[in-house]
Amino acid sequence: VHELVDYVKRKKKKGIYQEYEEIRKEPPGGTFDYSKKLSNQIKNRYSDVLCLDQSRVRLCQLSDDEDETSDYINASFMDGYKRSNAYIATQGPLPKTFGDFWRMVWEQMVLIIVMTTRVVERGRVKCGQYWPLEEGRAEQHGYFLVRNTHVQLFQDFKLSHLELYNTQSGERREVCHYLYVSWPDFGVPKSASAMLDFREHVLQRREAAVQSLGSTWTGPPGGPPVVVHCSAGIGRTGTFCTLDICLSRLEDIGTIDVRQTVRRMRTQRAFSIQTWDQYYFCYTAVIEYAQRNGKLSPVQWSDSDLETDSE
Ligand code: PTR
Ligand code: PTR
Repeated sequence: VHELVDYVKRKKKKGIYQEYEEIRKEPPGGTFDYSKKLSNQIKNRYSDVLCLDQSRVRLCQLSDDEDETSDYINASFMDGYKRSNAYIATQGPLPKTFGDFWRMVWEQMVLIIVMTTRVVERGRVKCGQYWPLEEGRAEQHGYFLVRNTHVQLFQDFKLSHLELYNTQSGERREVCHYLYVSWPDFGVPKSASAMLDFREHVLQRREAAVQSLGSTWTGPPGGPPVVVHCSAGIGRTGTFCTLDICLSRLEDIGTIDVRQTVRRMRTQRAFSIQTWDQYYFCYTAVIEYAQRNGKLSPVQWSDSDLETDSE
């Protein structure tokens, strides 16, 4: 971590921004054919945020009369730290994809959903209301009946316990829905503290969920993927996952590599991390985390460390 602080101080904000610019200029390493198919275009929230064919999540075919494009959803598998498919990064569901979204959650055995946007921000719809907000309410989405059984309020997030009922098979499952409300509409949080607390909460919940699965889970160790989404599923989603990966690595072997983490992530979910402040935030949040955990003494930042446009 000390090396990381030296690195950030030496490069200054401007150098880190340039590092991000270089990553951003690299062309995506794959095709977007499925996202571009005519019948799938309406399933993309943003026409410029598509998902790579190689890592896309395929919905299982439900019946013979569905055509070959019906397995499409704008969602990508992403690896975590030493875990393949630790996350599914996806866009904020659209009303016409609510059913597909819940189908994906069911098929991939997802137990935790992390939402890092609000439904409406600055008067613009960022994500559809795809889950019942109030306790006791139930809604039907596609083949699924989704019931909100209990809501817990925290300062920076809201945790809804949802019950998912598969009307085709008659099975039920519990899913935790985390709504993080403190991410500013534009830019990044000043302090990472609330985000770090949030991540901690999600981690603990994931461990408990994996334990509860026991031998019914036959996939990779670490359990089913966590669904992470914002509006487009690249900016805040990429930032949250990058931070999670970097901190897991820091805890394990004591080092971090933001640059490689983001480059690798972009091979699975193109355009992950949308702005340079989100990229810079990953660095400062790791430093804040190390300070918090006593792995690092408080860092003094001089004005020149934080300048962006001086030589
Ligand atoms: N890329 C946008 C533009 O070209 O105007 C800027 C932008 C970025 C707008 C993110 C909205 C954004 O949304 P969110 O608050 O969901 O990250
Ligand atoms: N075309 C949109 C824009 O640039 O405004 C795409 C977009 C929207 C990209 C939101 C990123 C966005 O942010 P996030 O991934 O954090 O929701």
